[in-house]
Amino acid sequence: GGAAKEAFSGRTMFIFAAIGSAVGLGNIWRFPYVAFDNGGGAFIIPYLVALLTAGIPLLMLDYAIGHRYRGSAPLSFRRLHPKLETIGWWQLMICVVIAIYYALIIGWAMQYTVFSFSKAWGSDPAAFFMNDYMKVSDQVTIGFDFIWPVFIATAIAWLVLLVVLMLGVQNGIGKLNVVLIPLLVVMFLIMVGMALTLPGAAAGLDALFTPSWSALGDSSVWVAAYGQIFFSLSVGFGIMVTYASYLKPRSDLSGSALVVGFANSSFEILAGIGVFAALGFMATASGTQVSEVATSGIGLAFIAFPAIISQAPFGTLIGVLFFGALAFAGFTSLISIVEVIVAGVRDKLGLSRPAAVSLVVLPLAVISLLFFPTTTGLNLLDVVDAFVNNFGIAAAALISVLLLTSGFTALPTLRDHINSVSSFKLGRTWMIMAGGVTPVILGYILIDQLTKTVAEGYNDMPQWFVNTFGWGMAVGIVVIAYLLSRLPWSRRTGDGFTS
Ligand code: LEU
Repeated sequence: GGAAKEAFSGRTMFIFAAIGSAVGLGNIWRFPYVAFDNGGGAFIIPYLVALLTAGIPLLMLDYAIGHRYRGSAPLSFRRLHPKLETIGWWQLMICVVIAIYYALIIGWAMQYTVFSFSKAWGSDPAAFFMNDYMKVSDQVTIGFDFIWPVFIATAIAWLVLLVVLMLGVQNGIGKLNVVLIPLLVVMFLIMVGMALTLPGAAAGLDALFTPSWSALGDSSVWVAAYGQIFFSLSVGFGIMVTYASYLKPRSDLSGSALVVGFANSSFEILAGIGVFAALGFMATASGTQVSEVATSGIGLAFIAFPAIISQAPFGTLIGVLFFGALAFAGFTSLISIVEVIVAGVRDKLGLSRPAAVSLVVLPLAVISLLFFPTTTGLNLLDVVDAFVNNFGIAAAALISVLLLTSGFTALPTLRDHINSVSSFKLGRTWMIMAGGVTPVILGYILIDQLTKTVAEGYNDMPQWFVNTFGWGMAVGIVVIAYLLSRLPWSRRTGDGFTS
């Protein structure tokens, strides 16, 4: 028995939702600075290698798991093999960590959409963001000094999320994406078009695309590329497993993965072009180098863009389109992150949707609001984002793939499952990529990155802070995942699997 399984009405709905999840802050807020920091034009090589060897093959793997075993991440992995349940909870815990900081950035984006009208940041957007807006404390620590406007914006994001998730898979998640994704694409295309016509745009594109080849020898660049691909495609932490479990039995899986994978990367490169065209304008207008204006890492979108908005013709329109698109893109991704947790908790405890949504969203919102819209939230965001991406997602992906290839002989079963429903058939190449190439590369870069971060620390931050919120968080979620896997399942879920 068990509660009737919810579903998307069709493959189009699913593809919109999957693109909605993939296209997010990662594409607009993260990709441009990651690409710029990691070799500029040369980054395209590790990026494409990561997309083709790991991103798309693992996207198909995620789809296959969710679609064949028809459950949340913990339930699907359990049905695959009872010993694998912990992997599902580990992926779910990664979503918990991402959700609590992701909502903050959506809050910023909503607020900056409004700021675009008054150009609230004045003549020094960097000082505004750090000192007036986020009031960043000069001590790297945890404090509960709330910044109320940011708190309220973040709370609004959580509230809307609560409502949409209550509406369910088809009427909430599906419909929201069908409306927001086309809107987002149109807004973004207009924004990029406007940015490209600004004087100096070419200088920005030069800066982004001029390759620094030496970067290719640096393993951290490869880590960044794989991390970016996993994050950006929403691969390896339960999202695509969950969404695919809502797909009707006969649905083209590999074809959908190709559509989603290429749509996501196209959007990402478009975002890079738009952001750097705008940076080129800003550098030209202020008579400096693009590298001078693009050095602000996390703050790129919230420091560089405001300056552009203040100076460019039709700046307010650029601002509304850019920050509005950022908020929409972020929101359709946050939905998918939180749905992983809702689905897992729901399956395990045998709850109704409203009960599971309340049980998940309320505590998450409280944690998110306690730690992030504060004067110390920005450094915490930096550490948590780096560790969950560079270690959490990569390590979880590595271990899942290793387990699926060794001992459990799951890959051939999953390939056959994909081929039985899909137009694009998978052969040996897929098995070699997913089961051979990906784990070797992931294993290498993980070890290299681990030794480096252990030896050098992270970003000159105090060691206790990195130990607690970086390493401690990364290890802590694995322990929690294991404990959750030990809890009994609700009898209502009927987690046995026969086929
Ligand atoms: N894929 C999303 C993005 O690019 C992130 C994910 C965690 C949902 O922002």
